Amino acid sequence: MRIEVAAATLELIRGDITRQATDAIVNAANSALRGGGGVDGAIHRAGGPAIMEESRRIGRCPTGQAVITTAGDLPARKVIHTVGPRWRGGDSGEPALLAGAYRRSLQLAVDNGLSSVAFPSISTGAYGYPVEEAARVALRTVAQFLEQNPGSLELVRFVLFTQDDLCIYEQTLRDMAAQ
Ligand code: AR6
Repeated sequence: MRIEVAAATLELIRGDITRQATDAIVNAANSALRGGGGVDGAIHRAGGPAIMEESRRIGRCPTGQAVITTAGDLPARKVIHTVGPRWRGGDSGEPALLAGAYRRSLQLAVDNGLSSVAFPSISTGAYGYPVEEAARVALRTVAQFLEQNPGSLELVRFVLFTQDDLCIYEQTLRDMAAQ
């Protein structure tokens, strides 16, 4: 599924983030930037040691923020590492932190002259954020960024790992487009 937002394309596909040849792919990292499971593990395995070498030099990344490194052996040019919130029931600022993670990642892409970005579903794996609620925050934040920064990016693609997640993101986008 794809829609146009302020001359940019917002696309939802099922797939593997490490296979995306967009200018940047986004990693669902942790604050220590020390790797882990899920998307993070897959990116470091497929991209090779150069990504971790640069992450070590950067040091840390607070929740809701983003940093950028080489993409090593991956088809993308850069990896943007962002840290989503752990789900603690929803009253601990999770939506604002998750929106921040998306917004800071997009801003970092623009600041580095990149025009296409692929995101996984940040925080909805190990960090336990309910996917329906995360999808609303993710899609609203990206659409708002594109509307507020016309011409800044050409393509934002969400790469969902499971058919269930893809269906949830698609339904959320349809609901948003209908409003
Ligand atoms: N491509 C796209 N999506 C994927 C892939 C892949 N190759 N692999 C998993 N997913 P998670 P989080 C989906 O746990 O919740 C790490 O250990 C997965 O099905 O990767 O933000 C970090 O180091 C899920 O829907 O990220 C942190 O400690 C989504 O990606 C912590 O996990 C996100 O799941 C971050 O947790």
